Amino acid sequence: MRNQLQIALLACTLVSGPTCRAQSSPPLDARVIELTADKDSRFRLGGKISPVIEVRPGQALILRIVAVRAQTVARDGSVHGLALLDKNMDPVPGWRFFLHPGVQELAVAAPSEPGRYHAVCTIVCSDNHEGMGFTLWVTEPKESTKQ
Ligand SMILES: [Cu+2]
Repeated sequence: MRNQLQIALLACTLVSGPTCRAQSSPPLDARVIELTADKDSRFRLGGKISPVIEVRPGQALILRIVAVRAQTVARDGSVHGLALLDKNMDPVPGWRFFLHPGVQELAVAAPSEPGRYHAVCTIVCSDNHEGMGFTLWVTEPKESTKQ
């Protein structure tokens, strides 16, 4: 039992590394995106509602999401959900989550195919649920506008 625990801790250190530590030290190669899944059934990024988030194809991302209960809570206790849909409205593999109250960090990879993807809430969290989402804009570096 103790050995298993040690192995688990070791694996955690070796494989996931920084994600096992404090939230302030994510993997160096992953981009942290801080979102709120808010009580008014909106995703926010830095206060911006329904943000457009530009990422690179296949980029490693950590979605650090603070979820706040809206009106309705699902049976499993989740207050919002998150699924990423491609242009055909088909779900992107690996992008389906249930969000519980508080902070959660979701490690995902951006889709490899450039384009606009729509992230939607998958829990009917309130009457405003339908409008809850954000856009993930996958671009090659040359496409992006320089600021
Ligand atoms: Cu929601």
